[in-house]
Amino acid sequence: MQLKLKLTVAAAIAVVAAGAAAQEVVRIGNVAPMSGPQAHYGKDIENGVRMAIDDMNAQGVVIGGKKVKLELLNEDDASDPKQGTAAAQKLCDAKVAGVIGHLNSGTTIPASKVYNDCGIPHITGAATNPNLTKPGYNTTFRIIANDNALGAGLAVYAAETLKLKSVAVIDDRTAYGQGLANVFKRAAAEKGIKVVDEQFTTDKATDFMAILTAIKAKNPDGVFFGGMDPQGGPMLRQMEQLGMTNVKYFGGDGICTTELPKLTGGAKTIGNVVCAEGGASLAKMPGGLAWKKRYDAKYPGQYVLYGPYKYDATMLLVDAMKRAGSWDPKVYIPELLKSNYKGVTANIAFEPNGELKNPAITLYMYKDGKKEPLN
Ligand code: ABU
Repeated sequence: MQLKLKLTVAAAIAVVAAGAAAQEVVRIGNVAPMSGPQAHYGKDIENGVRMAIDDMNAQGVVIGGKKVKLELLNEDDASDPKQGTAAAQKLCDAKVAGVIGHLNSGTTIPASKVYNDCGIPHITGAATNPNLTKPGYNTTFRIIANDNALGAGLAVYAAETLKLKSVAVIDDRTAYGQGLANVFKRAAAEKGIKVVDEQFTTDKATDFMAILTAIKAKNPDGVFFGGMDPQGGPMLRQMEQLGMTNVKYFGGDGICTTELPKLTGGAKTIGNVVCAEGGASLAKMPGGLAWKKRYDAKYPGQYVLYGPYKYDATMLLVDAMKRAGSWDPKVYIPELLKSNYKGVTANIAFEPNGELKNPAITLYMYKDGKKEPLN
C-alpha cells in the first residue's frame, strides 16, 4: 500500500516536471538608464515593459504551438553611450529574442549597430534622433515621431500661434539635444524667427546662470532647450531668479514630462513652457486612459512619459513572434516589419526603414503644475 502511494506521488511529480519543461522561456531585453539623473525615465520605461510581460504571461502566450513564459532581462545604460553598447552586447551574448530600448538617442544609435551585428531587433519608444534609422538596419524600429516632426511643430507654433520674433537656443550637446535644436533653428528661421543667441550646456549640468545671463542680454521672446528634464527644471528655476518671467520656453519630449514641474522647485516659469511629444495625448490614444489607470494602480506615482510606448513596443515584439510562429529573430523580423498592431498608443505599422507610419505629435503646456495638451 505504502509502495503504491510512493509510486503515485512520483508519477504526479513527473507530470508536473514534464508540464514545466513543456513551457519554453523567451527572454526580452530592456535597456534604459536605471541609475543617474535620468533614472526616473528608466523606471517608467521598465514599468511599461514589465506590465506588458505580466499581462501577456497572465493571459498565456503560445508561439508556434509551444507554451511560452516571457522573462525580462533589464540592463542599465546610465544614459552613457559606452555603457549603452556594453549593455547591448550583453543582451546579444545572453541571446535574448528581442530588445526594448534605449531611452537616449546617444545610446540607441551606437547600440543599434551592435543589435544589427548580432541580428536581434530592438524597438525604441523614446529615442527620437532621425539619424537612428539612416543606416537602414532591418533590426531597428521606432514607434514614436522623430525630432524632424517635433522641432518643426514647435517652430510653427512659436511663429504662427505665439507670433514670436526672436529666440535663443540652448542644447546639451547630446545626439538628441543638439539634433533637435538644429531642426528647430532651421524651421524657426524658415518661419522668420531670428535666432539671437546660441548657448551650450551638458546633460550633467545644473547651473545655467552664466548662459542665461548672456541670453537675457539679447532679450529674446523665447528660449528653446534641446535636452532633458534634469536640466530643464533647474533652468526654468534660474530663469525665474534672473527675472526672465515673460520668456517662452520650448523643448521636445525630453522635457515634456510629469517630473518637470517638480524639478523647477515651484518656479512660475513652468507656465511659459511649450513642449512636444511624438505621439497622441493619453486621451486621444486608442487605449490611453484605461491603460494609464491600470499603470497608476500597479506603479503609483511613477509615470513619467514613455511607459505606454514601451508597453506597446513589448506587445508588438511578441505579436510578431506569434505571427511568425517563432521567437528566432531571423524568422520573426520580417513579420515585425509587416506589423499592423492596434496598440495602446496608436495603430502601429512601419515604413520600410523601421520608422512609424503616420506618427502624431502633440504640443503641451503646464497649467497649475499639470501637463495639458494644446491639440
Ligand atoms: N526623445 C527624447 C529623449 C530621448 C532621446 O532621444 O535622446
